[in-house]
Amino acid sequence: MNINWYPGHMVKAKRMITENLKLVDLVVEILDARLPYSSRNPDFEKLFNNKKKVIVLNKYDLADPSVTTQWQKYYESSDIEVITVNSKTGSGNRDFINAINKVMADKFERDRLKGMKQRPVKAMICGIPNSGKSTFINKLTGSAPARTGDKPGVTKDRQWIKIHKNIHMLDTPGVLWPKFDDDKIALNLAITGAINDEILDLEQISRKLLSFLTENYSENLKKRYDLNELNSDPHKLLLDICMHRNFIKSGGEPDTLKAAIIILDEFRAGKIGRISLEAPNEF
Ligand SMILES: Nc1nc2c(ncn2[C@@H]2O[C@H](COP(=O)(O)OP(=O)(O)OP(=O)(O)O)[C@@H](O)[C@H]2O)c(=O)[nH]1
Ligand SMILES: [Mg+2]
Repeated sequence: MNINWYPGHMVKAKRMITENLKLVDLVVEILDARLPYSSRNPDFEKLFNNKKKVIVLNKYDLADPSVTTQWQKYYESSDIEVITVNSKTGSGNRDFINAINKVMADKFERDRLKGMKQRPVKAMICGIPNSGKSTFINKLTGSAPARTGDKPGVTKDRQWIKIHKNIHMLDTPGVLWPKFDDDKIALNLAITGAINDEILDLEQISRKLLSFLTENYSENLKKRYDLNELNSDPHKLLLDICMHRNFIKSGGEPDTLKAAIIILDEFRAGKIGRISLEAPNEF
């Protein structure tokens, strides 16, 4: 697959994150719960090395709950604070506030012992495109976010939003670049819509998704497309779906592109079921 981030974008994004990093106490990395490995930026550790952090597994409503539990255990075993959210409904936001307070607890305690007044925690959200950064921030802040105004020493164009009584969040999320060095990762990102569809071969992506679903979520697939059997050849399976859904071009040919687009749309909307593309034991 030929997908790339322009190096210029990467340098700019990195510079912006590095600058903002100096202003915050804590970084929130937002991952897609369906593919926490592939939606994690490879430079994240280096970039944020000594910052406190919370991992948010977003789009929990679309992911397989049992696989998400495995991911939570995986992060917790490395002492990383992790929570799940559905940013569309805001479910999990309370856990998010609790996680921030937990991660910051020792600092609060140190400040208290020094007799210092507790100042608000400053946090920044980072994640790859389409991971749900904007949706998450919007849900946390509500429709009319309480802006805290410019702080002395802070550039004017940066806004802090009060998300809780002692937690302020930078309103501009840090956009991270995904890793494309591995075909499987690029493919999983493409399936979820994290890569611009215009540059992809949608039939190829859809065939890969069908193979994955046949292997791991066969019942969901049968049910959604009303199939008794799943052809092990993904192209033939795509043709079967064309027949069942009546995706036929005017000349009588099966419209495999239309079927491919609809299968991807339905997967992304969660209509095939709650599906995870990766489990921690694969890495
Ligand atoms: N089902 C579901 N959809 C979500 C969730 N969070 C975000 N989305 C959807 O995912 C898509 C991307 O969300 P955005 O908030 O725009 O993502 P972003 O990280 O800000 O993306 P960029 O600004 O492009 O970097 C949108 O269609 C959202 O509606 C979630 O928790 N569940
Ligand atoms: Mg956004």
